[in-house]
Amino acid sequence: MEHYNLRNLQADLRKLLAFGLDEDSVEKVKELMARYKSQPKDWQDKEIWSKKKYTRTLLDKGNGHYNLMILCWNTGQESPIHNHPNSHCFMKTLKGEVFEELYKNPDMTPCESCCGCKMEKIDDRVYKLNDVAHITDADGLHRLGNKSHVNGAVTLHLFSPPFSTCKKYDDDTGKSTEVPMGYDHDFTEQCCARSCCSK
Ligand code: CSS
Ligand code: FE2
Repeated sequence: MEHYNLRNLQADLRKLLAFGLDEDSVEKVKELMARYKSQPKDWQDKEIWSKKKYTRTLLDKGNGHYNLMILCWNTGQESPIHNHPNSHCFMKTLKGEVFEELYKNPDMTPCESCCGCKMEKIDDRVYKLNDVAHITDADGLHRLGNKSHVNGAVTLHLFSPPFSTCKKYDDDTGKSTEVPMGYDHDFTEQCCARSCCSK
């Protein structure tokens, strides 16, 4: 039997989310992402590695209903604590393992203090190869990263609905700053008008 590959997953996500994500499709997205077992040949030509920061590579704009992307986490790289504004974040580990620190969302339970409070950590998690995770701002905020000093990590992310800015939060004060989310590469952009480039 043919292996369920990344193209199959992308096609199924397109169908499932043709009209956007609703409460019923949350579990189905998780199931599809779990069904796909990571094979480097599916995505290794899309890896981008930077010494400065984890990289973001867009694979699919999901007809405007979601963004599907690959993130490459070099050794020791991590995100700031951040939110996913009004969106669902689904993640699958394609290579290596990533850690997640989960924090209380100060925007849901505002701090009374005028000068801000340290971000309150509520959980530490580790996602190993092929694990699937899901978070919304109602669950909390998170920091993701790669603790390994030796191996890079690669993760697949689906954000629905898509967003192009998020808030990052200062660990010590909980103060947030709006930040744009750029891509290191966008595979949905055609490089020319030839049929080889059409999606
Ligand atoms: N939300 C972060 C990655 S951790 S889910 C981002 O999109 O870069
Ligand atoms: Fe995130």
